[in-house]
Amino acid sequence: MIGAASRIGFMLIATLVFIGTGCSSNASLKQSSKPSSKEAARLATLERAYKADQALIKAAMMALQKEDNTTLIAKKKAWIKKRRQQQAIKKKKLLQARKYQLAQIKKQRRSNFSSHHQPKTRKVVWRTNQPHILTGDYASNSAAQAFIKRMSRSYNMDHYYLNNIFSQARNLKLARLTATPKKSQKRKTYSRMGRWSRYRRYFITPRHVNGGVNFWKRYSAVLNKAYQQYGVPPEYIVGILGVETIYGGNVGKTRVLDSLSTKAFHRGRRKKFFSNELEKFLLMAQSEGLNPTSLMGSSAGAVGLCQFMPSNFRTLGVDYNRNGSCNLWDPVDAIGSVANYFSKHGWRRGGPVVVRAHAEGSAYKKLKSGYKRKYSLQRLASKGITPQGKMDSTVRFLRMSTHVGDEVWLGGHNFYVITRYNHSDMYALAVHQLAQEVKRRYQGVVRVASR
Ligand SMILES: [Ca+2]
Repeated sequence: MIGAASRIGFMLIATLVFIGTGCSSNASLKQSSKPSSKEAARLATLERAYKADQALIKAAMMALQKEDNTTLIAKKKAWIKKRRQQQAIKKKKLLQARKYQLAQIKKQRRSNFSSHHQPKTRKVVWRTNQPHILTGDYASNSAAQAFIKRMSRSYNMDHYYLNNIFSQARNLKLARLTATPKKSQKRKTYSRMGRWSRYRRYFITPRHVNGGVNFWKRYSAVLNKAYQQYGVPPEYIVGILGVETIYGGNVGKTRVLDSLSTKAFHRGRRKKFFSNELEKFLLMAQSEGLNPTSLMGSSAGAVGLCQFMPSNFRTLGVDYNRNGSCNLWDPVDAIGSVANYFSKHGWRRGGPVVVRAHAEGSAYKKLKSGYKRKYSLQRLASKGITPQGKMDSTVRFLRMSTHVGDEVWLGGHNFYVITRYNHSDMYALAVHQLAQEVKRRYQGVVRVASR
């Protein structure tokens, strides 16, 4: 996928820092997962009662220190003891209520998937009768002015309307400069040893696996239809959506208009690339009836459950529920689009993806690892490598570093196709392993249900 480099950067570095610290939930998710007002009121009452007790005990302890009368000291000590016992009961109730509330939030998150992220499709008239000049962060930015002029000429878009949209666009570089600086965190440095173990840990989690099983159950008919049509098994579509956005639970926290404008209108290595993405983004919003000022995505401008760059949307997006609009925030359209993406990149129906290999001796250690290079099985056999399963005759040799030594894997043609989504061996192997884990669990659930 185009734009993968920036995403790989995010995967390799940012995930280690951010996802691990639990930033993957987003604001709208939290909003929709609020417990009911009755529960919240009960929790607040318990908290108040507990704190009031704490204050009373503290005051009594202070008074006790000043007391000389031994009878009164004994009485006060007894009172404090009793109060502490009562407080312990209150604390237990409070902890139970908090636990219950947390469980409710988690339950709601699991059942919500992406419905709350899905932007409304509506007919937006891309025209305004009011003359509008360009104001805001890009008021005097010549690149922004030239871009608006070009869009207006090439696609007959209303100049005033575009001025209005880009007056609302924020320059994220400027926002970062004016923001209150965060406490500097010492960045951890990691050795290459165990790189794959660390990467894997972020994507093969109970949340990814359980979410995948639930997603599969809910969209099994659509996933089967995509399998029939494009030949891509359900587990790999689920694997991609899980690794990319946890099935819509984390579609990005940045407004796409802001991220793409910032990268397109300022000097930078990939200015031209992002200017093209911004163009495709506006065309997508216009053709699909989406409001460009409200769509959220990744900091690189990737959109929807499948995190397509806007240029990929134009060529590979599919309106899979046939409602007249390809909306990548809609799980059904996202499923069709991922299957189409794989199919257009040459996915072979029924072909093997990747298998573990047995390694003997040390001759194989001199071979170059990675999806870029192909080896014949014969050549690998001469270096002591034997696949532990069905494989293509030419393969990608993968040496993945874990905490307890290297794992050797052999990737087939379909493994290479997964790397077209994101140019990374670790990414593709994580998709494969999540896919297999979800499949194993899903089939178990289906077996039990059919008994
Ligand atoms: Ca649709």
